[in-house]
Amino acid sequence: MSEKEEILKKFVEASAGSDEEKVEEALNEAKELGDAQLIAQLKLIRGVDIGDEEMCAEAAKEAVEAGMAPYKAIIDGLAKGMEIVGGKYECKEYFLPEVLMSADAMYSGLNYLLPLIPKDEKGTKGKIIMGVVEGDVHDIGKNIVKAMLTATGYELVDLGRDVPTDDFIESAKKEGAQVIAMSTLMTPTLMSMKTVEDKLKTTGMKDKVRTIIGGGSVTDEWRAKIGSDAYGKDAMEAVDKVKMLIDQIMVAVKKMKETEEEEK
Ligand code: B12
Repeated sequence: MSEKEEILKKFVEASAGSDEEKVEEALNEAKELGDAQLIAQLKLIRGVDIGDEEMCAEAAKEAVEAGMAPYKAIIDGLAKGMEIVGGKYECKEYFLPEVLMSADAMYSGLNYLLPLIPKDEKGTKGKIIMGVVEGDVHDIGKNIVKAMLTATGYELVDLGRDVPTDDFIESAKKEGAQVIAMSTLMTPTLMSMKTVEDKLKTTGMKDKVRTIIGGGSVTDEWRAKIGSDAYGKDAMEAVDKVKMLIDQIMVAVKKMKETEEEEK
């Protein structure tokens, strides 16, 4: 393990265990090492952990100035911080007010970093309807996935959060979208994904639209159970899987058209 990796490990463990002395120690070691990317990364993690909007905004800028890719700053910095917050919420060290402050801090970093993700300007590759399912307001992950898909050239129709199941279907129909992407972080709201799947089947739309699901409570097993077409564990995987789905749908639509022609 390199010195940089050791400092990062020490910092993350100390933050998770709220060992302030060790947190300071690791920060000082990073400064002594003089690695600007590492210092910015630790500040991003710290900013989310303690819910400091200013620290996150500043660190986001510093990370980019130090040459860190915006997506890496999001995942290895801000999201890592949110992982720590999740752990502290679970063991009742943090409660909702602290989590809300962390979410605001995360957004202050995201607002700077998301627009900087390099864009693929080769024209639109397909249309995606995206939203957080009914009953769930967690939208940080959805917004990261949306930014990655937009950057890679897809047209995104963002329905926001707590989206009624019918809105996914209606919107896909109205917009002529190829993919519906659904996010949820909560277990009780997993059923909303199944409702959308079932409705797509009963309305005969499943031939024209593919679905992809993701978020903290979603697994590939759940995808298989409800008959969704893809599961992505993070924003990078979302990009790969959406490409696969759009390729599939193009082939399927072409075949449908050929059969229609033959039947004429
Ligand atoms: C921040 C947070 C909040 C914030 C949300 C702010 C916001 N605007 O999003 C606030 C404070 C509002 C909140 C509220 C609540 N929360 Co909360 N929250 C969290 C926390 C700490 C972090 C979530 C997060 O943003 N993670 C960071 C992002 C980047 O990760 P992500 O969303 O997973 O996204 C990545 C991947 O999953 C994937 N992905 C995400 N979506 C999609 C979609 C597709 C298509 C694909 C392919 C991939 C993909 O890519 C993303 C980027 O790589 C989690 C803890 C945890 N361990 O997750 C609890 C957690 C999700 N919350 C939880 C709960 C219970 C609640 C409340 C019900 C609490 C309450 N009693 O009121 C309410 C929810 C009210 C509601 N009806 O929705 C529980 C859910 C438990 C469960 N399994 O059901 C968790 C797990 C905490 C816990 N351990 O108990 N919360």
